[in-house]
Amino acid sequence: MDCLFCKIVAGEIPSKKLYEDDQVLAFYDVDPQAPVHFLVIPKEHIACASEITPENSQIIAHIFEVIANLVSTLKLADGYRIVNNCGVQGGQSVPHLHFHVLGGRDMSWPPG
Ligand code: DGP
Repeated sequence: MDCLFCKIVAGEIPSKKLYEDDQVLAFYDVDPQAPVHFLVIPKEHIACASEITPENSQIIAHIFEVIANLVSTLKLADGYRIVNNCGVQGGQSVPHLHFHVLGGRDMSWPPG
C-alpha cells in the first residue's frame, strides 16, 4: 500500500521513534508545531477516525494508554493537547489514522 505512515511502520522511511509495540508506533513529527510534538499511530492501516469500528476500536484505547505513559515520561505535567485531523476539511494530510500530541507551550483555542 502506498501509505507514508505504513512505510514508516515498515522501516522503509526513517523516523525518530519514541515508543513501539506490536500494535502502535509513536514518533516525532517532522514538522513540529510545539516544543514537543509527536504522533501516535496504529500499525494497522486505518485511514481516518471515520473508519473506527467495533472490530478495530480497541486500538484507540491502547493509543491513549501509550500517550498517557509518554506524556509522563516526557514530563508534560503542565498539560498537552491531543489532536486528530480527519478528512480534507479536517486538515488531514496523511491518510493513516494518527494522533498528534503537542506540549511544552500554552495552547490557544479555537484551533485554526
Ligand atoms: P495531518 O496534517 O494531521 O495529517 O498530520 C500529518 C503530520 O505528519 C504532519 O504534522 C507532518 C507529519 N509528517 C508528514 N510526513 C512525515 C514524515 O515523513 N515523517 C514524520 N516524522 N512526520 C511526517
